[in-house]
Parts: sequence; C-alpha cells; structure tokens
Amino acid sequence: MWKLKVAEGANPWLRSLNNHVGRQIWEFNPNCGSPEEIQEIEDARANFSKHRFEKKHSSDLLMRIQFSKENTGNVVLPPAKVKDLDEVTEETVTHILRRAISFHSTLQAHDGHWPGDYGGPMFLMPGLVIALSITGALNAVLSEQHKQEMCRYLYNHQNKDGGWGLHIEGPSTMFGSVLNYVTLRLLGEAANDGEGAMEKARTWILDHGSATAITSWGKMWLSVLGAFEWSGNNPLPPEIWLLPYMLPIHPGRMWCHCRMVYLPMSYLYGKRFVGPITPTVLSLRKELYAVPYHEIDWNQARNLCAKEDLYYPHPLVQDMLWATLHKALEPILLNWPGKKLREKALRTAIEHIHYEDENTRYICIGPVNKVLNMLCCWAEDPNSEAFKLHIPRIYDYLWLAEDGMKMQGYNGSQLWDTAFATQAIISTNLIEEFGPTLQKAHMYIKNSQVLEDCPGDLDFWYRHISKGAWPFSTADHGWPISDCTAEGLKAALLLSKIPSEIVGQPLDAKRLYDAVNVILSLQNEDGGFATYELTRSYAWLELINPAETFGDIVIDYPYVECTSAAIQALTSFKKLYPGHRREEIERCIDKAAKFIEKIQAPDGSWYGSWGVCFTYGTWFGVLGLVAAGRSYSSSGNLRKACEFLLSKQLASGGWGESYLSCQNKVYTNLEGDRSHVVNTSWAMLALIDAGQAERNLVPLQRAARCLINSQMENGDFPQQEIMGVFNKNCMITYAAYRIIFPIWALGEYRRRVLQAS
Ligand code: LAN
Repeated sequence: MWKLKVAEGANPWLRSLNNHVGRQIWEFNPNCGSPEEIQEIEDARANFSKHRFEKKHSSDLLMRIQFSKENTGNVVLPPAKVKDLDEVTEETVTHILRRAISFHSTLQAHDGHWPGDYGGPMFLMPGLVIALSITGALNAVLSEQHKQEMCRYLYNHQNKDGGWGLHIEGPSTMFGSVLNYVTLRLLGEAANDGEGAMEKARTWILDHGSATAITSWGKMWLSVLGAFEWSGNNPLPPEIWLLPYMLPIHPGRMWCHCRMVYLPMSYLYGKRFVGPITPTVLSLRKELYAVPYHEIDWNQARNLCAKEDLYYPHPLVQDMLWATLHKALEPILLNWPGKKLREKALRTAIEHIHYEDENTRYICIGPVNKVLNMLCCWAEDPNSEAFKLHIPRIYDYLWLAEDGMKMQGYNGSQLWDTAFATQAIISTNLIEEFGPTLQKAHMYIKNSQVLEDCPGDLDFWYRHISKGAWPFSTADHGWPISDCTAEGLKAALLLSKIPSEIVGQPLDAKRLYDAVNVILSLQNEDGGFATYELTRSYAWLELINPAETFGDIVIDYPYVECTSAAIQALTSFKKLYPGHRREEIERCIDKAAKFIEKIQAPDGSWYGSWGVCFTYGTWFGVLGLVAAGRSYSSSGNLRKACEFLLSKQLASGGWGESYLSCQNKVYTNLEGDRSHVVNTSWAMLALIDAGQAERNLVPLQRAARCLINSQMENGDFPQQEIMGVFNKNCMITYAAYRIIFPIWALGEYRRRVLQAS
C-alpha cells in the first residue's frame, strides 16, 4: 500500500537545512495495508474514474484515508444543518467550527504542516518522464507502482474527445495532448493500449494539426526527446546571459520563473541536445505526424501553433525577431569563431544552473526548471554528482490521490497553507481547545523561515535578499516570496500574542525584524509588490513572451494579493512593535494602499492573479485598504468593492466563480450558478472586514447558512472546482482551501458579527 511520509530524508544524496521539515513523499510498501484498507482505496479510485467527466477534481482521499487510520482519537460531533436564517446562531456556528477544526487537526502532520495535493497542471509530468527516459533513469526512479499510478492519472484526465487540457479542468490542447500521449508511451503503454484511449488521443492530435502545431515549450520537449527537429524551434540563444544588465531584456531582469525556465532551455538549445533515439522515439515520429517525419517543413513548424493552445499569440515583432536570430545569428554561433561565444554562453548558463540547484538543495524553484536543470546536469556529465543529487528530489514533486500519481506545481504549499490555517483557527477564538494544533503549526512556521541570504554576490546571481523571508513551501526550497513572508509574519505575530504555555515560545523579535526588512525591500516605486523580487523591467517585454499558453510571464508584476498581504503584515507588526522603523513602515503602507486603490477595476473588483479570481482579488483589495486605515464610510473604493461582491451573490447565498474568470478577465459564475465554499468564504471575509454587518446582516447570514449546509458528515468540506491559477491560463489545486477558508470565514463571522452584536 502507498504511504505518505513526512519530514523524512534518509538518503546520502539529500541535503537539508532543517531535517527535512515539510518534506512530503509517497512511498509504496507491498507489505502494508489490510485487505479492508486496500479495498477502501480501490473504491475511492473506482469512484473517481466513474465520475471523472463530471467531477474532474480529486478530493485528496488517499491522504485522508491514511490520516483517519493514524488519528483515531478524533471524536466527530453530530452534523448540523440550518434552514432559516435565524438558525444561524452563535451556538450553531461554534458547533460547525468545532467539527471543522477537529477534522482539520487530523490532517496535520507531526512536523506541524498540512500536507496536500498541489497538482492541477497537465504539462509537468511529461517533462519529468521525458527527462528520465533520456537519461536512462526511468526504471530506477519510478517503480512499477509509480508507473501504474501515473498511467491511471493520465487516463483519468483524458478528456472525452481524446485529448488533454493544459490543466485538469481545461479543454483539450495540442500541448497537453501530445505531451501526455508521449508520456504514456514512455511509461510503457503501447500505441493501441487503453481500450481505445491511445488511438483516440492520436486521432485528436492528427485532427488538430498534428504535433507540428504544438506550443514552443512542447517543441522543445519533443526536440530533446528526438521526436522533433531543433530547426523547428525558435531560437533560445544562451548568449542572452552575456548581455549587459543595463538592457531591459537581460534575463536577470525577468520574472524569476521565466528566467529559471529559459535558462536550462537555452542550454539545451545552445547545445542542440538530443537524447538517444530509441525504437519508441522512432515510432513516435510516425505516430505524432500526418506526413512522414523527413518531409516535415521544420522552418514553417517554428511558428505553428494549434488554435486550441493560443492564449497569447505571438505579435509580429516577435516572429520577426525569431526569424532574424534563426536565419542570421544562429549559423554564426554554430561555427568557428562564433562557436567560441556559444561555448562561453553555455558555460555561463550551466554555472547559473548549478547555483540554482545548490541553493534550493536540488528542489529548484519550480517543477519545470527542476527537470530541465536535471537534464542539463546529465547533458553536461552523465556521471556527475549534480545529477545524482537531483534524483531523490524528484519524489518531492510527486503526489498521489485517488485519481493517480501527479507531478505537482511546486514541492508543496506547506508554509502557505500552514500560515492560512493558523490565522483561520485563531480567528475562531477556540484557541485553547485547539492549542496543540496551533503549537505544532507554530513550530512549522518557526522552522521554515529562511535564515540566510544566498551565498556570494547576490547581484551577480540576480538574487534578491532572502534572510528573514518565508517561502511558499519549505526552507529547503528557500526562494523568498513577498506575500508568503507577509502571511508567515502575520501568523507568527498572532501566535506571539497567545500565551506560550498554549502555543510555544514566540519567534525572536530579531527574526520578525528580518521579515519586515524583506517586506520593505520588496516594495516597488509605484507602491505595489511583485512576487519574489522587485519589478526589474518593463511590461512591453511581454512582446517577446514566446509561451503561447501563458500570459504575463516575462517580468514580475505588482499584484493586489502581494501588496495587500504586505500592508496587512506591516500593520499588525506596527501595532506590536511601534518603535521599529516606524516611518518607513508608515510610508510603505501609505504608498501600497494608494497602489491598491489605483488598480481597482471600475466595477469595484480586483482581478486576482493567483486564485479564482475576482472574489480572491477583492478579498485582498478590501483587506489591504482596511488594514491601511480606510473604512466603508471614508472610502469610495471600499463601498464599490462591497457593491461588487453583493451583486455577485447567488440565490443559494454563496458565491461560485469559474476559472474562466481568470482567462477572460470577466467575472463568470460556475456552471449552473452553483456556489463554491472557497469563493463564498473569500467574499464573506471581505464583506465582514468592510463592516457589512453594520449595514445589512442578511447577505452574511445567507452566506454563513450556505457554508454551514455544505459541511460534510465528517466535518470536512467538499472539494469543488479548482481554485488556484497562474499566468492567467493555467489552473492549480489548493487542496486545503476547501476547509481553511470556511473555518476562517465562519470564525470571523462568529467573532466579529455574532459575538460583537
Ligand atoms: C505559485 C505558487 C504560490 C503563489 C502565491 C504565493 C500564492 C502568489 O501569491 C504569488 C505567486 C506564487 C509564488 C506562485 C507563482 C507561480 C507558480 C510558482 C505558482 C502558481 C506555483 C507554480 C507556478 C509556476 C510558475 C509553475 C511553472 C510554470 C511556468 C509557467 C514556469
């Protein structure tokens, strides 16, 4: 049976700063699990497959089944439902909260964090499987059980029309379809396996223009595999790293995710690296194209892209730029003496790759550069230590649920979820009752702060300071993030106000100051906060974004979420430490609030970039302004925001926003106007903070009733549609949101509405 292991890392090739706190790994042990336990898992799998077209999001049941066996002490209070609004009493809400927090406590791991599924994107596992096949490590890294679960996942998420989307809920794209088809083939599935599923996939691909119409990232993956020619790719010259930093297009000025993905891509491109041409690869050359492989017009293929994949079509200038580089520059760089420059650029690129690997303990900033960097290390030297150090960190990205094994969007969302869960539980005031849970969460937060900057000259490595920051996942990952630092700090400050007999010793003031220092250092001139770094270049750089499926990837833009979180954290900090850097903090908050006001949409909403979507953004917009001292009566921005939210409340009393809001930037209800517990909670949290209770209680009562009636038998809340997003177009799972946000919203409702009245 499969088992989730937390904070373990007994492997000589693994490095850790803090004994692997937060590390979550699934392992298969053939000798464990009773027949009943195995049957329970089989039932969950069968149930997912049966309903896979109606309910595309899995419910993280394997972890839940395991934890319910491990934490048997939990007493489940009887469920409660409410019909009339006057039944939404303090007593009922308290009862619901007890049920929810008791249940959520059973999901907490011994190191204090809440493990969970961070899947969703459908373009990540292919990179891993392609890289492992090329390096010959596939069978050493992935056991038969791994492969079986990966195939299960891929078949489960194949759309009815035979293709795969960019993410689990999306319509079929060429990128998703070709890469996942190739992945199944590399995992050992034959071209006619899957009871017709493989043929159906091929039909989809050929009917929509064949693999020549895959996106640029897909072209790159197929090229390293040997199933596409490098001459069919637009150039990715590593020489860009040799340009002076002054230039706005210098990669050091790009969003770190963009820079870190194009870095190894440019290394592989610069080398025209191709893996061994195996019989499967030769067969794929036949399966993926409508014409014989040697007859394909590769020059034309450079700019092909299926219409299903086009979210950000290349502007003309971009095509002109690639054509010039392709036809004029590349021939020079491939031959003597231009070759010398290429060699120098490749050395620079690999040096930066090694720096990134070392300073994330081979986790890397994200799943894409993780596998690309690993492949580069192998391409540089197949026997290298670096390649060996990469291997055990692969498992950090794999997650198992009833829909199968997936590759996650990060090595988890540990710190983020723990910081939110802590704030949610504290909001309920049931602090003593859940003291042990909070104490463990506190331990995780303390253990996960980043304590040092990266080594060497930070400017040389294009790195911002890290000391005092919180990461999104684990300290070993280590990349600092503005809003993770802010949420970590908010949680740490709340915990510091609770007696240490209940939640343990507070964080040293010195470490809080370091966190404040990181936040202050991340404010842009315009007052806004971007994600990991300052905004280092201009929005027009998006013109050279070559990734057809993603929007806004080239620079790190300021976001309402990050800006609001920074204000909230600094406001809480200022109350407790009024003497520390007071003026700077006040100036920062003031500028940040003005930025938030400036970017509010005319309808009163804010567009959320990392959650779905306007309910998420508006929650942040409102909380940021309120924390900065604005109120409903003094701020037209807040009044408009409330009006906006109220106008979207559904007949059920809830809110339910579709991922289409993110893509189209237009508020879109879920199909059938269904409500979603997470959107409902975000809207409620915003309205409560903006003082809705003083004006008209009914919308809040209706929302609370909707949440109460959604609670499940065991105290959990249902997993509904996907709620996370990145780069406008790709969705990502936040498995813990379904319970954290209902607890938080009902907690605030109880404390600030019911108890205050
Ligand atoms: C994340 C996850 C966390 C997220 C928040 C902290 C929630 C947000 O407020 C700021 C942005 C951030 C850090 C974020 C950025 C984009 C990420 C890293 C991801 C959504 C997780 C995966 C995604 C990454 C870009 C996926 C790889 C794909 C590429 C296009 C490179």
